[in-house]
Amino acid sequence: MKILVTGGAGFIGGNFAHLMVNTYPEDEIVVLDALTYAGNLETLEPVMDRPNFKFIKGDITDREFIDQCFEQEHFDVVVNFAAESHVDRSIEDPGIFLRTNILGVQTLMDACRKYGIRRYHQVSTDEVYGDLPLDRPDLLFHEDTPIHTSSPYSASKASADLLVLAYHRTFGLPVTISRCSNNYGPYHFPEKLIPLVISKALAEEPIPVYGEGANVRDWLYVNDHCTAIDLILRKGKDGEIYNIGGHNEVSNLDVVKTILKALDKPESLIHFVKDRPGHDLRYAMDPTKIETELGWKPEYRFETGIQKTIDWYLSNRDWWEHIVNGEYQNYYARMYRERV
Ligand code: NAD
Ligand code: TDX
Repeated sequence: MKILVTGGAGFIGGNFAHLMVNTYPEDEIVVLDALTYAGNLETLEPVMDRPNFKFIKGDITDREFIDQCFEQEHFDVVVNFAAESHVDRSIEDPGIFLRTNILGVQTLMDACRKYGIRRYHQVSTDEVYGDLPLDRPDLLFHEDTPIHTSSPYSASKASADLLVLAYHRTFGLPVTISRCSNNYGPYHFPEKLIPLVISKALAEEPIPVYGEGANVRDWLYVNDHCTAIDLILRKGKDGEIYNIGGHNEVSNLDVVKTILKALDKPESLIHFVKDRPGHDLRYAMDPTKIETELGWKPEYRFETGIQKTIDWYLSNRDWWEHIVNGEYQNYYARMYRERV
């Protein structure tokens, strides 16, 4: 099987590429990534020279390039991780979110129709369901919970989901969608809460907590998300949506305090700052469908996953320090100087 992983130089796509290259030596894994500020080839270094791996630099919104690529490569399966993914950036500048997250999906699916594939999988998010109240722990997001978005980011992801379902119904494109809760783990870009807190705490710099830190996220260790997607590709049904989450709800303040404690740093580093506009209160997924229909089970609880993540950041300082000092953006030039 030849699998195209778009956005595979990012956090989750990178972890997914590692999993697939290592688990299925008989499959060919092709990562296509535009290497925006969030793309980092150093994330792919462990698999870069493997015989079943190939990297292509390119933009999913570039129709001519995408067509050429599909014509040459003959993919069986496409898994689309490529996206603008940071909510705060979508509040600053929504335009690029609409272009990549909606029009990029259209371009990819048009190529899938034109050249034929066995499955197009769209990696979506719990944020398409909006938020839940903090005082109703009994409420969870189900696959049929109505879409109700808050930020330009989540609106762009929800738009893409609707387009994917439309391509299935109207054109018969074989699609699946997964909607996952907040991920954490290795190779997470340090603009997002958990890696930001780890890097700031190690530098003993102030840690910005939005509002009162009471907002709740349902945290899933990234490898558990990747095994769920693998299962959907192999056993999922065309046209279906699968929620992914592990019942690990933690408030932002508790996340920060857990990390500070593990690193033996003082809580005085916490700085409460102005809240994010439109800030979603609580996300919580019901993963019953993927558990019962596909037999998926997450391996990590938050307590073990967060320790594993902190250990990874401690023993891979180069990876995130290159991001903080900007050096990672030279990697493509360094890596490919001798190859072209
Ligand atoms: P990320 O920002 O770390 O990675 C995104 C990758 O996409 C980067 O490598 C970037 O270079 C690439 N990219 C951006 N625009 C592109 C374009 N036009 N063409 C080709 N490549 C492009 O994001 P992530 O956290 O790994 O998220 C991956 C996917 O999972 C996204 O679709 C996101 O919406 C979804 N998701 C993320 C989470 C989470 O907690 N991080 C949770 C649920 C769903
Ligand atoms: O400095 C910060 N301080 C803070 O309090 C940052 C960066 C975040 N926060 C809060 C906002 C959120 O309540 O922490 C929580 C987590 O924030 P992010 O890491 O930005 O993630 P979130 O907004 O929840 O979105 C993430 O999960 C769903 C991903 O970035 C999305 O791509 C995914 O779809």
